[in-house]
Amino acid sequence: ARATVYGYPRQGQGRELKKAIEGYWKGRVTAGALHATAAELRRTVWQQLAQAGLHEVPTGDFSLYDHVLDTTVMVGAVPERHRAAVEADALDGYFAMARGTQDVAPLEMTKWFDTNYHYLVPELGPDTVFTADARKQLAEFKEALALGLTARPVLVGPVTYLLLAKPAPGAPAGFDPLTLLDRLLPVYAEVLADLRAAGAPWVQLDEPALVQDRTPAELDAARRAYRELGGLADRPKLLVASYFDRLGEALPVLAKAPVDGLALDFTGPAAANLDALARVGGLPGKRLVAGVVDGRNIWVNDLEKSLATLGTLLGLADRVDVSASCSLLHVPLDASAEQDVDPQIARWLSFARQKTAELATLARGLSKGTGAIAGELAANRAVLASRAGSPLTRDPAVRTRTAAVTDADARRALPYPERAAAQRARLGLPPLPTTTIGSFPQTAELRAARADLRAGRIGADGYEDRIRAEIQEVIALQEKTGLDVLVHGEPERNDMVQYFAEQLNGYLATRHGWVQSYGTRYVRPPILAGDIARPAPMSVRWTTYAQSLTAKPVKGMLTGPVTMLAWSFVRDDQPLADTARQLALALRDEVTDLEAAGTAVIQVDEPALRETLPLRAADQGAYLAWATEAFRLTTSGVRPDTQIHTHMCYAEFGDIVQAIDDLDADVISLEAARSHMQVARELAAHGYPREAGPGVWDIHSPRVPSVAEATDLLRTGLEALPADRLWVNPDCGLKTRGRPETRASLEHLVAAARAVREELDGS
Ligand code: THG
Ligand code: ZN
Repeated sequence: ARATVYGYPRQGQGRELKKAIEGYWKGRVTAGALHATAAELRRTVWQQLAQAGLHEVPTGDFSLYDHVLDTTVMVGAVPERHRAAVEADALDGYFAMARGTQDVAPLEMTKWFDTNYHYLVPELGPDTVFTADARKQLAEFKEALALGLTARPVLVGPVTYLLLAKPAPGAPAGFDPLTLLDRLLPVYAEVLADLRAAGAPWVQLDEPALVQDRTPAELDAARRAYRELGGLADRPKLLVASYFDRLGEALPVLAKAPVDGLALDFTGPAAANLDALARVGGLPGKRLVAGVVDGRNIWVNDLEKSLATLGTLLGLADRVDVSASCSLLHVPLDASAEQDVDPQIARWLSFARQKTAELATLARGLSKGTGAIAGELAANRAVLASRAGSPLTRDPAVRTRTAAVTDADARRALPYPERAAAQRARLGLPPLPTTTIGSFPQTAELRAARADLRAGRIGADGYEDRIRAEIQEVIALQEKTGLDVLVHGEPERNDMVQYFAEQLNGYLATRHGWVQSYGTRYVRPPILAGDIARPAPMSVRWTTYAQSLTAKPVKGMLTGPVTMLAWSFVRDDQPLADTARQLALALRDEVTDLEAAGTAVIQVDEPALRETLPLRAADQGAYLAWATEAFRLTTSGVRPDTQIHTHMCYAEFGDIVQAIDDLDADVISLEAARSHMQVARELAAHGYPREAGPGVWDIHSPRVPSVAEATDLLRTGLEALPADRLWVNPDCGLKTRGRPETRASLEHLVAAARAVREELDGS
């Protein structure tokens, strides 16, 4: 048996890739220097993987922005509006597709399945002409080959690529990108032939979309795709990979396809692949790559349990290799860099580098017998036992409180119409009230202040002064711009999850645990290690300070329990629902404290509610039940005239409108600008009864929206929602934006709201 991985973190231990790319955007790094940094990072990863004992390294998983965008380039599906930029300069055109320019909108960005990674959505139409461009894949494969390594190019598979795409602007209504399969397959055939010619013995085609519920037509497309690719004369061996869940009805399709191997996930709900594989009679004559080490979590693997799974699998395929359940892109690089973590807990952690070692150990155990890894197994057993028995993970007071929660705790005292009247009386807002989502630009000065605090160059008082000065500026800017509901701007927060995690018991923060979220943006997911409790208020003093500066209402800003869970590494020793309820109770106390301090509007963000939705419909109802309950538990302790807001972004919400309704928030702001208010129509179609602010400014792009653009979007919004229930706001928080564009965009947004209010008055 051999060990391999499907992909690896791209950024480097010091986030060198981020620095090089952002430097290039600012004109401080040349294209040559950027490519050199990228090549050096790839080389370092491959050599580390090989030294750790991996027999086959992945290539082509690396990306300067996103691997789905790389696939778009590989198949020549550059949207019409970006074609000129790509032809003028491939690299600048690539970044224009990712980020947009002042003149041209970028591709839409959305969640990569149920992870916190975001990909750029391909735009395909009946006129799309695919052409093969294997240059990136070939170059990276040859780099690895030149290092003397056995390499396996990894590609997004054709079926997943089409299933992730959306109809291009101008495509006829109801256009289904999957109808382009017959045109796409010859392009994949060409790329496969090129890789074969370059010496690739195996190529991996990733088809994670096949772990979702699929229609018979979609399954048939998969069948045809792999019959055709498998039937090619001039091709490498094909490994079709799936991850993030079980294959279900797609398993027999792929098992019978004329391909040479399957890679399957055997962790979490995907463990169902084991019985399913037996039921289809295994994979005779094929290679099975078994994902037995969780590629999305950071806990040390139970090696004996994994060996038992692998042992069962040995009888079911021609050859069994060992891997992580998915690309290691979703975990940080190296747990040994975390010098500040309690050494007891540090032993329980396994990041990409440690997982690689676990895989090598498992492969050795599988090939040579457990005797060959006796030392590793004994050490592993000791680590697992220390975690299972540790008092650090259990807080009796928290357990007593969660056990006592009743249904009534998760319900507001009055129904929405009565609350709305009370809130209207208390707040006195105009129609189409304007607000922002919460964060304002995180300036270099703020980052410097945090660094100074960490390094001891300033004390807590000095830091506090700088944060207060920033809040003053943000409040002044909003008053000057004429916004109706203000925010304090969250200057004290590095990240909306990390900030609260650092103040809650039971959470563990990392120093270097960066994980790519999109492009050059990274997060450091904190680790839910033990029971969650809030020792003291977390946000109240900033909100009350901001409120002391203005007569307008200032929103209190919190991160909701589901998002805290989704953007953290979760416990694997209790159900997610239990952890969610612990988080909800801790946040409920914060909501109560904000209200007691005089806060009339409290926003509890749940951008990740859609993201953790299980990939299979059969699992979704149970999830939505506990997730919406956790939100309501957080927000239901307030008076009727306290207005609860929530915010969601980074996903399409059409399929969870009922769950959004079940949150019973008074106001929801949603990402909508890139999709032209689609979500407003979906809410209207559902009969959504409360207030909503579909975003009119796409803040993920540096473009400043014009007044006319924002006005148009508002008018579109009004076709779906009445003026007394429509809010005006950006798509998302402004922390990634610059000061000047923020000021200009907010001015435009307020001007648009005023213009539309006048139209309403006049009509
Ligand atoms: N926090 C967390 N996860 C997220 C988001 C978040 N996932 C979805 C979405 N928001 C992703 N968006 C961003 C936006 C900005 C940044 C990261 C993810 C960002 N990161 C800084 C960077 O890479 O330079 C680092 C921030 C820090 O210092 O911690 O700006 O908001 N958890
Ligand atoms: Zn957002």
